[in-house]
Amino acid sequence: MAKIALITGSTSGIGAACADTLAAQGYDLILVARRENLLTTQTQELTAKYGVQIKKIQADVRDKENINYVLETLPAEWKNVAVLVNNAGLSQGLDPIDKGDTDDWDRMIDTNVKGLLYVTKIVSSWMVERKQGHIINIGSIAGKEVYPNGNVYCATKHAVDALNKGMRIDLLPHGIKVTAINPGMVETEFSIVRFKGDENRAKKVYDGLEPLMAQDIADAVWYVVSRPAHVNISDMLIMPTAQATGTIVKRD
Ligand code: NDP
Ligand code: 8X3
Repeated sequence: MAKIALITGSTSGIGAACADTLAAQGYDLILVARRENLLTTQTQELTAKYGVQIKKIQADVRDKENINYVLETLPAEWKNVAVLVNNAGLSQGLDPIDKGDTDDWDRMIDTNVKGLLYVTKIVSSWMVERKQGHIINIGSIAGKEVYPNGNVYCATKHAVDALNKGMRIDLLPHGIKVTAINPGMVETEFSIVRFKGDENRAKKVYDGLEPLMAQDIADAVWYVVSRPAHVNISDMLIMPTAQATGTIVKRD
């Protein structure tokens, strides 16, 4: 088998662009997401386009028992994961703390923090055994700054920032690389999901400016993955030219 990359949240946006980019570089893929129809189409398309092998895993990273089961029962040759892209994540709502929906908070914390941890525990144990591997955590500008009404989403991405640092320390003795890639505004399904299907409100987020595209982040993923063995990129912050901070943007 070729080198293997496992990508969570592969069916859309940044995860889908990473899947395409790593397949183009000859990686076999383990793709994890909830929407089975999209996983199936994606698998067919990437297999036809690049001739790589793909194991699709229809799973919710929040479901600890199931994610443990589906990963631990992979055939041994598929556990030889060289690159883990911890990408599955979402924002839900944009409300002040006193008006936030506690179900939204649970969804964000369970996906962005706990789901990332469940997957990382298992895949990093395989990497530790082989004394090699590279974990890429997709954080956010929201993990570096806090913006109005971003409260819980920002907290989850600050947690990802802390976990990225913690993983680097804990996995250092085993020669495992750990990288955070922290994007600013990327036009994906992110804002549609944040605003629960309100496409007009989602579109307004990017009105009058040129946001990043998912491929810009996939290019960064490939850059960090393709560095020589002695080089680890610890942390990247990638913004649209039109965005200076979490909230300061230039709109035409
Ligand atoms: P998208 O909504 O386009 O993609 C999110 C992906 O995550 C989908 O493939 C979705 O697939 C998957 N996903 C969501 N929840 C779960 C779950 N519980 N279990 C498994 N898979 C899940 O958004 P982006 O591509 O923009 O987001 C990817 C990452 O990038 C997220 O962590 C986000 O926080 C981060 N980010 C995004 C930015 C942006 O501006 N877009 C900026 C900074 C960071 P499915 O529904 O099939 O499960
Ligand atoms: C997503 C980017 O600025 O909406 O992480 O928080 S932002």
